[in-house]
Amino acid sequence: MAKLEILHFPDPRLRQACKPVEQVDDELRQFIDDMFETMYDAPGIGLAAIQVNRHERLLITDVSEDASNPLVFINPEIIEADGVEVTQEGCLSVPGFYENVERAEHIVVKALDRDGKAFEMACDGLQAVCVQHEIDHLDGKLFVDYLSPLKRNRIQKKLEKLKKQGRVA
Ligand code: QAP
Ligand code: CO
Repeated sequence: MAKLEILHFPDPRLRQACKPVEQVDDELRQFIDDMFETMYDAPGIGLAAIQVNRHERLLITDVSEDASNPLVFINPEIIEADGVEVTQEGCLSVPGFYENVERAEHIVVKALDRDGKAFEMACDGLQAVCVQHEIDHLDGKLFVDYLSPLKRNRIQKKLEKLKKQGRVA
């Protein structure tokens, strides 16, 4: 197990395209374990592979209070979405900043699990928000992209300053 380095906004690597996963093998499962270690250590509730600089369509979530619901989504696709809900979101790649974002309230997501087996899952509440947030990462998109340019630029400036001061790892 190893903790991975998380990329921070506005790192251009967070904007690069992510390729579909072609093979779900032991090497990938090892990497997934490292992603969980990194996410739980933060602590966070969701992490996409691109945030730790692996450009493949893979994400993990655990929205439980007690690290009891680890979920893996490989090559995820949203096949149904309805309703609207606004939630205050954060992101491990935008540490210290939280803003309201509008998302679908209910989704059905189709993906492969850590054994490469296809599954479908209906999600609502925080799980639905988290899956949509993480799928955005796979498309090079960040929650700050939903904010006004003014707000986004303020966050970028503040984060760049904090990083320069060594106050963001
Ligand atoms: C995405 O985000 C998410 O700023 C996952 O200093 C967030 O795990 C989906 C975190 C909210 C739905 C709602 C953020 C940790 C973790 C920070 C996270 C921070 C430390 C964010
Ligand atoms: Co994020």
